[in-house]
Amino acid sequence: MSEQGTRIRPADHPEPVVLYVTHYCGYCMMAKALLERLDVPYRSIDVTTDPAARAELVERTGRRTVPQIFIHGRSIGGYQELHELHARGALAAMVASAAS
Ligand SMILES: N[C@@H](CCC(=O)N[C@@H](CS)C(=O)NCC(=O)O)C(=O)O
Repeated sequence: MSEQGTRIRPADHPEPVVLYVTHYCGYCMMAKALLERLDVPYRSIDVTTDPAARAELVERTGRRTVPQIFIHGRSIGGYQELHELHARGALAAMVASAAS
């Protein structure tokens, strides 16, 4: 049995990018806007009312903020990290690569 919990399964979704978000989160909106601008398919999962999922996210990522963003199931951080990947030209290749 996994010790990592059962709620956070970003690799189970068909979209290359999965974001865990909450209501009224400006960084979440910016992350979604960037992905939409780049035509990157994503799944947004709202954990506002799911404290167990939020706790699991903290455990998995070591971060307490939202959004928490995964590319092909791998944690990359939040909006800032997403933007940095894009700014240095690495995001498109990561999104295009098959899940590993
Ligand atoms: N550097 C982070 C900042 C994210 C951030 O500050 N998010 C706010 C919500 S917009 C947050 O999670 N605050 C703490 C909380 O809601 O518990 C990023 O780029 O994603």
